[in-house]
Amino acid sequence: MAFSFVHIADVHLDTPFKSRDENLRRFLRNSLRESFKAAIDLAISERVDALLIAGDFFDNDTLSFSTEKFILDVFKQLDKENINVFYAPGNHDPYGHSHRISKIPWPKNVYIFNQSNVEAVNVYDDNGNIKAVVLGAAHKSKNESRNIAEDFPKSKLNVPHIGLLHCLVLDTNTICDHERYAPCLIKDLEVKDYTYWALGHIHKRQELQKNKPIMYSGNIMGRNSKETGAKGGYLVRINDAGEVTYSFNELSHIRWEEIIVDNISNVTNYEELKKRIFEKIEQEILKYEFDGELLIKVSLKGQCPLRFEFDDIENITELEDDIKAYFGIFYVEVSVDDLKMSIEIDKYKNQPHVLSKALEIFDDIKEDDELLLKLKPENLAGISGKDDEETVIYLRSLLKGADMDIATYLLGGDKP
Ligand SMILES: [Mn+2]
Repeated sequence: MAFSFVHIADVHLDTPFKSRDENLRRFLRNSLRESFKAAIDLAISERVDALLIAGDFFDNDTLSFSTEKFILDVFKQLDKENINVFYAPGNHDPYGHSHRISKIPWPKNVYIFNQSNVEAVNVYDDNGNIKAVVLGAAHKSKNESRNIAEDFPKSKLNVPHIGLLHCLVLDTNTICDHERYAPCLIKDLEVKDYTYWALGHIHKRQELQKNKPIMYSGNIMGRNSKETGAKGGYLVRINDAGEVTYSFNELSHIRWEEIIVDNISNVTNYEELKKRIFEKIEQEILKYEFDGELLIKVSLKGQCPLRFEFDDIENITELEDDIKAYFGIFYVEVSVDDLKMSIEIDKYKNQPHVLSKALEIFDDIKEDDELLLKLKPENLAGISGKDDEETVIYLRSLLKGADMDIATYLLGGDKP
């Protein structure tokens, strides 16, 4: 029996976007709503059966009146089109009596999985036959520690089964930025033999399994410069034979990107610096093929004789403004966190000062194999299974560039 839906997660409506200026905060909050509205429009134009939301739809603590009104309006719009909403709450919107989510008068087409136990909901066609089963469960608190995935029942073969869950799948590469809520393993999901798993929580979109898809849609819009690239949701179609196809749809009108500029080691004036940065941005922007609003972090890396000039925030602002004006980019932030000054190390050797002595000690350590092995910490990642010779090579690689760091640190704010 054919069944189709849009899978989204981690909309995070009403994110406060602290630490941004008021205009930008308002712009980002509106953009989040517009991204969600784009998911609604996609569901309507593709005439799908349902919209699936895998948690963290909004934040119980910050949901505004206007957003509550907006959510109800667009869900009613879906209702007019006979599109159902299935929504499994996550850690930001846990279901409970004290939370906003349980007080909202949700329209009749919205089904919220409000139990911590797994529920299975049958979806019927016009003739009263079951065309799909959607299974889900709610987080009941902000820090759900159970493995909820384990509790899902195995699929009964003849009808598509879709699992909807906010969880942290531990065996992916991108768990580091995410809290360990409702943790599970890919195999916990795989053994259920479902047609499709619609997951939320990890903000980076990923296909954990392609055949019988296990999918994170990622968040619907990047919220900061770490959440780069196209963001949106999946359009999923299951045909009468139970075969599933899916495609990613970009839903966000804005996009964060990071551009790294690391070829400025011989740049000594602002005109040349700008030229190098502009050239790099020009190349990268062409690759994005995006006509919404770009928000760009320009990260300057490596050595640069102008490093000290960036200690003056006005210089950073000047550069940001020039980039914005030249490219017509909505928002630019320049990061110099990884920028080092250029120092001719040898100039500081054999001198009567602390830096010279420090560099001398460093050179001794670097060149003396026995001393290197002696100084090595007892437990050091990356050396298991290595013999002494390999260990020395590895230790030396760790020390690469450290003399520059010592010099930068000891020279402090003084220009060399
Ligand atoms: Mn979450």
